Amino acid sequence: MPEMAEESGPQSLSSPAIFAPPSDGPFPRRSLSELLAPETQRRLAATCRRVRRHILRMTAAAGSGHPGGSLSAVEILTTLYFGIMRHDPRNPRWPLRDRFILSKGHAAPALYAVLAEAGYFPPELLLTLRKLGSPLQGHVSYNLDIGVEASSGSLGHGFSVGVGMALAGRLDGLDYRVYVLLGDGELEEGQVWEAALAAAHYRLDNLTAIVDANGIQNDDFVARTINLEPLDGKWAAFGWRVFEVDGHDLAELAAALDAARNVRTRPSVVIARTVKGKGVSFMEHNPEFHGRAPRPDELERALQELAGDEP
Ligand SMILES: Cc1ncc(C[n+]2csc(CCOP(=O)(O)OP(=O)(O)O)c2C)c(N)n1
Ligand SMILES: [Mg+2]
Repeated sequence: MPEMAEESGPQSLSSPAIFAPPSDGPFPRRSLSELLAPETQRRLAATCRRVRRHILRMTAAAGSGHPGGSLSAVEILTTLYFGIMRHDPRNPRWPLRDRFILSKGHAAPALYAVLAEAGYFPPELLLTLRKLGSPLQGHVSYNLDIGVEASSGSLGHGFSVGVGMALAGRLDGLDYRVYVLLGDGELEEGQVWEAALAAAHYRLDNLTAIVDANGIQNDDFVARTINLEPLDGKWAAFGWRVFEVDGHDLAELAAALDAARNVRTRPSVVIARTVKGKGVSFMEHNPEFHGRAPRPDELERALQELAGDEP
């Protein structure tokens, strides 16, 4: 019931208190110069290392899950939640918050790890991934208490939810932005292109899609399943402004996501070229780790590779 009351409706729109930004919101939209400052970049890189360790520990503890596509998305999610998006973990229903939708819902461990790092819930909860009764489902499930904006896992659907949220923001006169992360294998779903058409038709410049282009889908390479290239030309032909970056380069991601915020009259997409399993030598480019958790000995090796100075 409280969710209904705040999310929509003319009554809530007339209440200025609800819409006022938190006085010193912990996560404002940072400017590009702030994002590129060496200290920011250092902190983001350290967060990425912690997030990777969380992903490995969580999936190992669960004995199942999707480490490969979680590891490829770490820099994307970290840049969004710690630099690009305006949000407040203490006020997860804040109507003006920027929205993030994990359309590739199997990468749930990456999103949970970033949400925990941002303060939406205690990091100890991470080890309950996929356990009975835990809010941390194997595929993300709508739960604003922990910062999850939409259920997903059935590939293709989350993107359409994002288009709807962007339209709703315009209708409500709210200036929040919507970010949707898609997998490259997910792009083979026809619904993705229906949503892309609609977003361009409605000139949704408050919407940015990000493609985690790691070149691998379930247990094979995307190019061998259904080739997507040239991907930039496809999005451009659908009326989108296209950016293409190294999806593990924090500065490139920041620059593209910042530029995307400034695109007017059409939606934008960031094609992030990534490595599935990034950061762990025996997981990189390896389709086996799409949907298999590390065994205890593999977890040890992986954590050694990801050792850093920070806690
Ligand atoms: C509609 C639908 N069909 C099939 C699946 C099974 N499935 C789960 S993950 C996956 C591959 C996804 O590949 P990609 O989008 O590239 O994800 P990533 O490489 O980032 O993990 C498939 C086919 C699904 N979840 N939903
Ligand atoms: Mg993929």
